[in-house]
Amino acid sequence: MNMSGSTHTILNIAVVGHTNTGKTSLIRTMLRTSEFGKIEDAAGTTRHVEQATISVDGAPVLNLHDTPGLEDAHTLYTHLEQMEAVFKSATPVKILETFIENVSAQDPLEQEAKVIRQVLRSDVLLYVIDVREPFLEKYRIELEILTRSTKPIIPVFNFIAGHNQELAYWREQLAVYNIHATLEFDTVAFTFEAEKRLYQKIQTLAEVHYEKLQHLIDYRAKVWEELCFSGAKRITELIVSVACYRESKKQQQNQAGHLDGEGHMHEYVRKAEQRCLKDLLSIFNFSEKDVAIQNIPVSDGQWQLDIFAPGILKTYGLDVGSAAAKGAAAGAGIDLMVGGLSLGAASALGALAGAGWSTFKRYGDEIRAAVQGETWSCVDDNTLQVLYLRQKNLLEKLIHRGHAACDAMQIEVSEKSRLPDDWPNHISTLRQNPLWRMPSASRNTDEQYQMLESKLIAAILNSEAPIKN
Ligand SMILES: Nc1nc2c(ncn2[C@@H]2O[C@H](COP(=O)(O)OP(=O)(O)OP(=O)(O)O)[C@@H](O)[C@H]2O)c(=O)[nH]1
Ligand SMILES: [Mg+2]
Repeated sequence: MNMSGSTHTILNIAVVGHTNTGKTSLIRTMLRTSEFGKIEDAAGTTRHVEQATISVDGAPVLNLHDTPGLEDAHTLYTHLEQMEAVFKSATPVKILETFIENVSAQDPLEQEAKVIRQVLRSDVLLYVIDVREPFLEKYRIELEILTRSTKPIIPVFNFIAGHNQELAYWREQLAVYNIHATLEFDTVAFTFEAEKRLYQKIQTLAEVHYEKLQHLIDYRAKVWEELCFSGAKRITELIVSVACYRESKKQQQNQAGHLDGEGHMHEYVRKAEQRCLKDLLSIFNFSEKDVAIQNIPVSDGQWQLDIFAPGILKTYGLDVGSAAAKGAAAGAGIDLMVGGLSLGAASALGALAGAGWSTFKRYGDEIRAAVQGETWSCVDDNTLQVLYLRQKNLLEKLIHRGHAACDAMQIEVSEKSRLPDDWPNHISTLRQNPLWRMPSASRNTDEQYQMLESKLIAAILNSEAPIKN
């Protein structure tokens, strides 16, 4: 993205509409940055036309022009009518041109003139509408004026969340103006699908730019898919590293007085989750500001609720009753033998007697543990479930991102969280493979590992499957 550049063969899009409808927000979302312009819940935030360019591989595809909101369409309309009376044979476009040529800097209509000037220089108009507003006279007049420019208009419905009725009403009203190709685009909680439709609409209205726009759509789809995949892979890595973690009870005893065993394990889990959070935010290029916008319960880069806080199970919809009945709050830690280890002490001894070096390497810890009467402790299932659900929930928020608002607001992405099929088996497999805790060539090429990893990634993505073209 660059803020200048030749406008020669580039598609020019003006974002217009009544004041405070989310024009600047829409542009930020399209640019994937919260650095563009100024956003406020007040009229007249944008005072001048501002331009930004969307490029693919360094090649500019389109210019977006943010415009000040139309505040006084009524006065402008009256003015244009008066001009019409004077220049009887002039076309509506000619009248608009004459208007902008003659307006002075002190003119009360100077703000409106800036908008009209940009409209006449652009190929397509995105007309942003706050659907919560009734279709008042002022909007009718705005549309009247804009259609005089003869530029294609794409109405973009904003603030759509929870306003279906109003949306239907707006559609009806616009149909009266022969405008049928409308778009819904919530700039706060948008999806890639909505953005794709926006570009496709523009494609049909600006045929000469078809190829370039297609290139942009394909590029954005690819980036989107890669982002979702990287996010899911990172979460899988967290689950693997925590489920594979184990601590020798002996070690715990030796460290008594320092940090007890549980303390160690808790620290390990906290740090692993912390790193995952940091990575996820950075994969999706989320700043602290974005975190607040999406209402993610994170402060100073840390989860507000500690992973071992009482009540965390309930927060993530886990079965508190049965967990409490078993006396197993998150973070209790479990004895490895209880944790589904297939290799009991007896078979361990058998293995020791008959096994070769490779078996010993693989089961060495357990065998040694069995021989020396040592047991291992590992992270309990409740903790793993909370970890999984919390990151999955985060990923959903990161995926439904916008760069719109400047105040934190409630956008609750539907609660699709559930555990993957086969979860107990996956966890049990991981617990039996402590060496998978860290990425390594041998782990990453292991067929069993690859299978498990791809199943977990697919489960994380299934409700958020990246859109393919
Ligand atoms: N809930 C919700 N709020 C939004 C959405 N889009 C914008 N907003 C909020 O609406 C207010 C106005 O947004 P802006 O982007 O500044 O609107 P604008 O049309 O550029 O305003 P002017 O420049 O003053 O004409 C801000 O408080 C935004 O956070 C949306 O899709 N949903
Ligand atoms: Mg603005």
